[in-house]
Amino acid sequence: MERTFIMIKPDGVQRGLVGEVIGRFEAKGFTLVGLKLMSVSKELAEEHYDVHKERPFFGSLVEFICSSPVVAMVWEGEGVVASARKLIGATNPLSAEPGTIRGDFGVSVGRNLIHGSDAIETAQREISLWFNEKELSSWEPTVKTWLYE
Ligand code: DAT
Ligand code: MG
Repeated sequence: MERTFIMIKPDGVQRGLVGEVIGRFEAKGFTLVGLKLMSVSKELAEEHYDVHKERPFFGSLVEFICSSPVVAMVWEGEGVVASARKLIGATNPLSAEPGTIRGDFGVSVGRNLIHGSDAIETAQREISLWFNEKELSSWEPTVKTWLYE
């Protein structure tokens, strides 16, 4: 089953949106398989955002991610990588559609609340970067037959 890496960024935690975000993923029908609140080291933030290391905002992005705890999660379900990106919305919250997490709760690209892996391969890389195997639980939701035909 497909898995994706989701992180509620420091602004999402500080603004008390952890329950709101988790609730949206649960209500959609995805399965939570890993969850932890953690402070992020500079090394981990730099590795996570390695693809953006030449971008002008890289330094402030890394500083922001390390500035206060984040909630790191792994969610599972059919098509979860692309669907999570839709639930999250466009990178700039001002352009994100209402009904998406960024569209409903954000006003600034540097405070866009949440990260979601952008492709299946990226998800695999990010999950192994943030979690070890023991921190992930595979379990069968009893509602599965009511979610999938
Ligand atoms: P996304 O998080 O939607 O995958 P991204 O991978 O292009 O977006 O960028 C990673 C993060 O970097 C993004 O969530 C917020 C920050 N960022 C992106 N573009 C930015 C910009 N032009 N100015 C400031 N921060 C930016
Ligand atoms: Mg990205």
